Amino acid sequence: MDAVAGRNSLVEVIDPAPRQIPAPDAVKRALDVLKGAKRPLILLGKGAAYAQADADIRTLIEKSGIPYLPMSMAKGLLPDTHMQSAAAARSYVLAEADVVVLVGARLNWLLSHGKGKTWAQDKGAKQFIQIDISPTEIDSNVPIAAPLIGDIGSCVSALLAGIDSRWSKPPAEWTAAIAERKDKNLSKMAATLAQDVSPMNFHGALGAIRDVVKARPDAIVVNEGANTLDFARSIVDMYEPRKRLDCGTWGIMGIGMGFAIAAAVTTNKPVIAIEGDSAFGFSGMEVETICRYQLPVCVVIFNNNGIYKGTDVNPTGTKDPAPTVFVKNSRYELLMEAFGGKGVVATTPQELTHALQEAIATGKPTLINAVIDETAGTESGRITSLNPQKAAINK
Ligand SMILES: Cc1ncc(C[n+]2csc(CCOP(=O)(O)OP(=O)(O)O)c2C)c(N)n1
Ligand SMILES: [Mg+2]
Repeated sequence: MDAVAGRNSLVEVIDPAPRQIPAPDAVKRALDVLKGAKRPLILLGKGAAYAQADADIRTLIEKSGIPYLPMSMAKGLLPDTHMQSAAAARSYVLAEADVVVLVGARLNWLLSHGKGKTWAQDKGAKQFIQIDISPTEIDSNVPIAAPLIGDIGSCVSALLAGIDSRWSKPPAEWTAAIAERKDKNLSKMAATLAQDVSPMNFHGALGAIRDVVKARPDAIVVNEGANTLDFARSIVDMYEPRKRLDCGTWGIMGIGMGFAIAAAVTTNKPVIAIEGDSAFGFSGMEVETICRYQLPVCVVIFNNNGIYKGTDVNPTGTKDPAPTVFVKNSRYELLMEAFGGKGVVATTPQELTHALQEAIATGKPTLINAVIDETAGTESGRITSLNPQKAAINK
């Protein structure tokens, strides 16, 4: 095809993400529910990050004084160190809140479907205000007291218009109780993160990465795995919107290298891919692509000799290894060297910090084989109780 004819055949998209203005009665209903709250909570989902209404979302949180929780890809919409973040008191606020504003977040399995123990359902129902672009998301799993349908930018600015000088901030008992729990949990966590053991545990290694990200808040963090995902999500603070990419709602392993490459190509920013060793294996050969295009990607492999733990025993009694166990002490760093990138073994937090800092400074494709104690992990998601054997015993 002739290139000019080709170009001329393209449609110029005038309004790719059209505003969808919420109905005024829906805005009023949402504000009325919110005004009746004694223990309100705002929950930011990745929809809130996609909407790119960062300033309005921040203003909503700060003007209303309501504590908030970010879902994993909404981290950094406000810096994770923000005073009003309740992330370090997550289980407390989910159980105790009486009105929850969902901003581009869905009550799916990541939020225990809005019911059960997580939400202290036995203490009575909570009221939900749900902002979403899609009306079909409303009332899935639990009834929504105040649905607010529209694009997030328009919905949030409509709410903001109602949060005026007569607005009263949430009761001090609520915010003080959260602050108290946050302080306690954060100081406990600080001690755990400072652990300097070798081989490293997840906390020691993630404590090192967390400090490097703090110094380079523009870096993009990619994350997949089981323990490697669960721990990194809560330990590595994010400071800027849309800098964290992970396996998302369905927890699909294998996205990491593709995400890292795409992020590096489109932003030219340093990319830190925090990868479980199993997770990495799903698309590990992309290190060749990273080297071919000389992308500023540093892959950090949390090498715990397998999935969850490297110490599992094959339950069938044959001499085959357990299905969750990998070849011990694998030399992942050599994979990167095979294509001309830099490979490093890190057995201490200091070695990890140093290698990561150097990777970011040079922008060279790097793979750090971070050696993690194979006994340090647990079965992911704390779903052991759902195992058929355990469930049968518990009956
Ligand atoms: C495509 C796909 N296949 C399988 C799974 C099941 N799965 C969940 S986590 C995981 C790997 C966990 O091991 P690893 O990445 O080494 O994490 P860690 O050892 O840190 O727990 C697997 C295979 C999945 N989520 N997606
Ligand atoms: Mg592993």
